[in-house]
Amino acid sequence: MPTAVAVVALGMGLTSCAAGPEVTPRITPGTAAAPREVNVITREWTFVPPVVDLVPGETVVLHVVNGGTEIHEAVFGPASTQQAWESAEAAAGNPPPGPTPAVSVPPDVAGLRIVVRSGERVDAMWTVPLEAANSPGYVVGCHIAGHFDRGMVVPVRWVLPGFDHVPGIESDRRGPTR
Ligand SMILES: [Cu+2]
Repeated sequence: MPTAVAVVALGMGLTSCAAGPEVTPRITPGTAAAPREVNVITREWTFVPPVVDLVPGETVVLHVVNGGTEIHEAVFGPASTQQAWESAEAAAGNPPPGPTPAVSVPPDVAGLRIVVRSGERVDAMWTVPLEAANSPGYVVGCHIAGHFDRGMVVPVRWVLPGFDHVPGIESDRRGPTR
């Protein structure tokens, strides 16, 4: 299966070079048996890609790579989740990040948080909550003290199977309000 995926991706790359403007390939939603790979790179002070495509209910394997020199995190969740981590980490100053007693939030707003040190890659299998597409302010953010304000937040774009994306439901990248 990984071999087949690599071959398809190469074919698309060649086609897009010949045809001009690059078109985002359609997403085949991941399943528990065949999770879709999603790469997220953190660095100072943003994420790559600038928009993260996800299908509600799909299972993905996230590869979060820290290409920067600072420690970073990728928090997937709606505004309530982003706000919870922003408050918790700001209140703790700049502690050694991680799910420690010093930095925790209630489970119902915890979302998905992946902390990565400089040069590290952390992989995580995750089933995207079905209700996520209806949760206001759903973004990927970093709340290591001060990082969100420096721009470390990107929107999630909700994709339905068979569509490139659904216009009008790209999440709001403004994130939490203070
Ligand atoms: Cu960061």
